[in-house]
Amino acid sequence: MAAPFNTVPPPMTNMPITAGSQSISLTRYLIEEQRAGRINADLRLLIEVVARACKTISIAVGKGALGGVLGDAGTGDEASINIQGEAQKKLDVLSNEILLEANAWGGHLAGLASEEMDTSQPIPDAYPRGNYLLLFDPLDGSSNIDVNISVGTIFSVLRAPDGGTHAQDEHFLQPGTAQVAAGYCTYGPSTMLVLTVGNGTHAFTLDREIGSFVMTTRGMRIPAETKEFAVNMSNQRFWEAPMQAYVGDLLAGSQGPRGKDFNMRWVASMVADVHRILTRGGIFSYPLDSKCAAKGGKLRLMYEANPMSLLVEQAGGAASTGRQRMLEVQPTGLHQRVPVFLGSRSEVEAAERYHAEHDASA
Ligand code: P6P
Repeated sequence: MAAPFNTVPPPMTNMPITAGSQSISLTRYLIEEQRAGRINADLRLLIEVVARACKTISIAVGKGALGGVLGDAGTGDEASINIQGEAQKKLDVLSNEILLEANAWGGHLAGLASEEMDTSQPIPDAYPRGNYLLLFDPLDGSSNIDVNISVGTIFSVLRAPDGGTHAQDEHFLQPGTAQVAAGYCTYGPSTMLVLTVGNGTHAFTLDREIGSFVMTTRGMRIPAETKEFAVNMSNQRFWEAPMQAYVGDLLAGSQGPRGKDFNMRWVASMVADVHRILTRGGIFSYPLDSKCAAKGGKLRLMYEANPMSLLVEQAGGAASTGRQRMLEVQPTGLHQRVPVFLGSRSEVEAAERYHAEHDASA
């Protein structure tokens, strides 16, 4: 007979919750957070709706070539190019539509913004509005989808300023510290939702037999130290001097100033790389390089760097532009790009030191 609610001790942090112990569904977790006063009913509904949309995306992604949704969007030789200047994949467009439709009618949002849409979208007049703003990258890493490598959905939640319900682009331009929730869903060997509402970072695995996300790690913790870095080394010759020096010392290993050997991983799917770092530590970086410097960087602040940075900080890690705490960057544009360093706190601080020493001597 299942033990009643109040006799099940809360699992220790970073304690994988194995099958067999009393499972905690995403719904139960959110109800407990609402009961504790950390979220309200509208935010609980928002997260449930996003999670449900991610289940739908997971099914579409999982069909692969059998679903007729691989390859580029657009017709004939007319590629579909988004505001980022990137060719859209069919699944980019489909995932975006799934998230828009799922969030239109619930009455919890004042507006939405997406990597795939030039400007923010208001909630249709036919539906009630709420006070939250949802930003998302509907399918991050989608260039990997055609080669069957993990991709994911990233989302960030803000409050509409002064409780407004008619959001404009400028209402979204809040620093990452203003996020009330953030998360991603990774479509890999298993489909996992990783979420924070400001009370730790927790992982939920999709149990396809019951169709629910079930908590599998309460309180993910990133080790402060690491021997693993994630960067696209093919850009090395384009990096700024402090990044060249920092990575050069990583590569020098135990014979160099760092005194230890490092390993490298680069999936080229931010969700997959960040999930590995949340799970076992490491540092992820997409620094400025001379190719992307004019745009401010490669990765987008509002719906990639900020949500990932909140998740990482909530797991004891650090997140920076190399020169500033990521969550304190004051946005100036919906699709603003930034250099990104995030992961094991000591390693992010080391990378920041290389930049500070370079800038001080320049
Ligand atoms: P590169 C995917 O397109 C993405 O936005 C991130 O998910 C990923 O970390 C990065 O770009 C990969 O960039 O230049 O290595 O292809």
